[in-house]
Amino acid sequence: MGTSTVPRRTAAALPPERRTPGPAAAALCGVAATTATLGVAELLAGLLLRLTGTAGTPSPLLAVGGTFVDRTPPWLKDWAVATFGTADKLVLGVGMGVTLLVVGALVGVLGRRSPSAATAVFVLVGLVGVAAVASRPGSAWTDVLPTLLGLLVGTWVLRWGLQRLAAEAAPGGGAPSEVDPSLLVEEPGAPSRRGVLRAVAGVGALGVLGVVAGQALARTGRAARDVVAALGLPVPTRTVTVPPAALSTVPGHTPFVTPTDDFYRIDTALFVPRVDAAGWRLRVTGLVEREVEIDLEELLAQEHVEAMVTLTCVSNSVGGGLAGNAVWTGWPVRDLLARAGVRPEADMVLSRSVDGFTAGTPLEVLTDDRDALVAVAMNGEPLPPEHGYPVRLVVPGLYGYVSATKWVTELKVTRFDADEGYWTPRGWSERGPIKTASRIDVPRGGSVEPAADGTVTVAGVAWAQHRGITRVEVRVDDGEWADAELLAEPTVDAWRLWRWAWPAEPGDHVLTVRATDGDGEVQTDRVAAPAPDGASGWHTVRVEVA
Ligand SMILES: Nc1nc2c(c(=O)[nH]1)N[C@H]1C(S)=C(S)[C@@H](COP(=O)(O)O)O[C@H]1N2
Ligand SMILES: [Mo]
Repeated sequence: MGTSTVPRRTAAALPPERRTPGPAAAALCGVAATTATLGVAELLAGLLLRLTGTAGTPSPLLAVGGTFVDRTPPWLKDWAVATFGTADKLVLGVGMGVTLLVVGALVGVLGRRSPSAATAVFVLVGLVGVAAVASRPGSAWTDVLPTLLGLLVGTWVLRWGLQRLAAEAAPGGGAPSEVDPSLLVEEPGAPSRRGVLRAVAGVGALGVLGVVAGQALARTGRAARDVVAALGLPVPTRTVTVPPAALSTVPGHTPFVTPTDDFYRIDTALFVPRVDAAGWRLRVTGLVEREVEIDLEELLAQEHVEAMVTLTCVSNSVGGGLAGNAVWTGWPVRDLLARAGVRPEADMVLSRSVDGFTAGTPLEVLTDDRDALVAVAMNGEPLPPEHGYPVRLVVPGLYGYVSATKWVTELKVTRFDADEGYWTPRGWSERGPIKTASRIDVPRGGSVEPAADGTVTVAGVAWAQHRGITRVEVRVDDGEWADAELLAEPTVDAWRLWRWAWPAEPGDHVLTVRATDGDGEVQTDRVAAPAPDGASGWHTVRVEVA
């Protein structure tokens, strides 16, 4: 087998370019073949996205990542979110990159002994990428072409590199390790070992550039939100005015309306889906009298309203920041459903996104008088791509995972016993009403300096969407609950700001907050983790008063 059949001289006796191909050189070959594959694939995928506007995921990296996210077992996903927070996608990307490079290196090392086995493994791994691309939602057959071409190029790089290195390593030169060197004639003008390594490294580096360029191409293409702007935002028949009495002047206090750029973002999408707004359609299907399909122009021509709604993520922990308040412009979902005619046996609407995400929303919250919207604007602007451009759902009172589908394309009227949303089989509750919550924003903890009058301003937010907040109380250590001052509440669908002038005593203290909702229900002190249906418990902050 291989080099063992060849009488060997000691490496030291050889001129440098005649040494046995070290595992490092072979590994470099494998790594270069991997980056070459990805470079070609990602570059072509970026171009394909730009040119054809496919709804699929031609990028093998994003397709494999997306498949991984969708198939991650709940415990692993919970661990990843708990450990990395919203950087979990970045960590996944880095992890995937490192894994691929390690696999490439191992394939290269395997190739020292058996180039054909190495090639087989390499192609097999590549085909996993092809399969992932083909199985992503919205994929067209052409979406697999970039990965196939990349794989072709990468395989060639692998074979060429291994062959050249083996040839250079054999004492006679020009002999691949699996072939009897006596059968081979030295190729005149073949590159030296160093030349081979340089070429391989160069190809590898080009591959990395290709990945970067491809991702950049795809990303800029995904950013467009010009179609809604060009068609013109609808003029709402009802508008929201924010009363000055709802706003706070306390430094560090959460702004009542969250600026769009600061709005939290949570979704399963590894990249922000790039929706071709001109070709976008929303279909109402399932248990309806007649299916409805509308395009953007028709949607924008309907009677829209403005509504202020605070969105909250079920993954938010007590005191956490996965909540935001915005003014949304949209067409009431109930009007759309009325057009389709909901059949009496239905009890759920399964909304579906271009990227395959689904949410199962109880029918009654979409047909009662609350502002459940097919939304096209956020804080007066077309939705940003990250928040669902061109169209998303916004439903007051429910966590986002069961209601707030971004990049929405279908509403399937159905039943809870027939369908389930994305997160239900992944360990989260089928229903997701928002739990009453309150948070201390100021002070955030640590040392605090009382004002001249001896008080410390304590301030925060509380929310119980669609029930409203009627009371917020603060407690110092184990003392009595004190009523905080509530700022104005223009709608029960938004959070409510509060503040309290604390006559602070010097020393270490723990501040605790709790809220009461519009039904008179006091926020529970029962501590619960976010899974399966939202965190609960009172938020506390430790401070040292100077
Ligand atoms: N298409 C799609 N829509 C989605 C999600 C998703 O993963 N994919 N996540 C939901 C969740 S869990 C939340 S909390 C909200 C967050 O909306 P935001 O990112 O605009 O804040 O979007 C919802 N809509
Ligand atoms: Mo969420």
